[in-house]
Amino acid sequence: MSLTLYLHPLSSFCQKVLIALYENEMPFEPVAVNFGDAESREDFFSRWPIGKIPVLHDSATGMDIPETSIMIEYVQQHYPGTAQLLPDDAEQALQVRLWDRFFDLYVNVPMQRIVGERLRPKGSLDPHGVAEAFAMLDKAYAVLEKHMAGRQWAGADHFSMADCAASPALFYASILHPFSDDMPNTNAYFERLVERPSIKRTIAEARPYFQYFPYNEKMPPRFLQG
Ligand SMILES: N[C@@H](CCC(=O)N[C@@H](CS)C(=O)NCC(=O)O)C(=O)O
Repeated sequence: MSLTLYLHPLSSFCQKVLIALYENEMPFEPVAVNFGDAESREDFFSRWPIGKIPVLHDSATGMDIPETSIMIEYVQQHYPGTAQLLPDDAEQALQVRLWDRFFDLYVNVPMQRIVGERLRPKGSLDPHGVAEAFAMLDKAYAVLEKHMAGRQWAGADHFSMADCAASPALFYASILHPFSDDMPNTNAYFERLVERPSIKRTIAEARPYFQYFPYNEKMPPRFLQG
């Protein structure tokens, strides 16, 4: 086994990569990053000075690979498995990359912005920024509802990297900003995602840390139990 993933199980972007690795039953060593511990922090920043988790290390090539979408493509290129998270077909692959970007930029990032507000000191609150993030989630939900009409998966005709990105982003976003009942396509897609074994596994692994999620009190009870 040559892959090590530096991560935290509660992190939505880390879960995106975990789902991809679990889909392919890819062996790897998980190493938890503790930003509060000087040694762990220093080691992590030496791999990726931007300081965002996760980072994938491959001892076979000596590479540290940041950015979740690049990691997933790297694993598929170097260690292809049975799950084709990036389709061979160039047009389909482009769609997968588009929807992967969509979930990262317009669901995950605004979700993080809203969550981050609860971690800010009182004097540094930014209600305008939070309102903008909620407005972005509204726009993204409307686009997704339309896109998912008649579809099983977001990027291709099978489960792909786009769905790896969708799942944790929608999981946390729906806690802060639930989907309304008049979004049947989005609601059905979300249920399909959370029933998937790879995704159930990431939720189970994050469960011991849900108490540290700043909106823990809004977590639907069904996700709090194993
Ligand atoms: N574009 C990055 C985003 C990664 C990201 O935002 N990670 C969050 C955790 S979910 C993080 O490291 N936050 C810590 C920080 O910003 O200090 C990717 O796809 O890898």
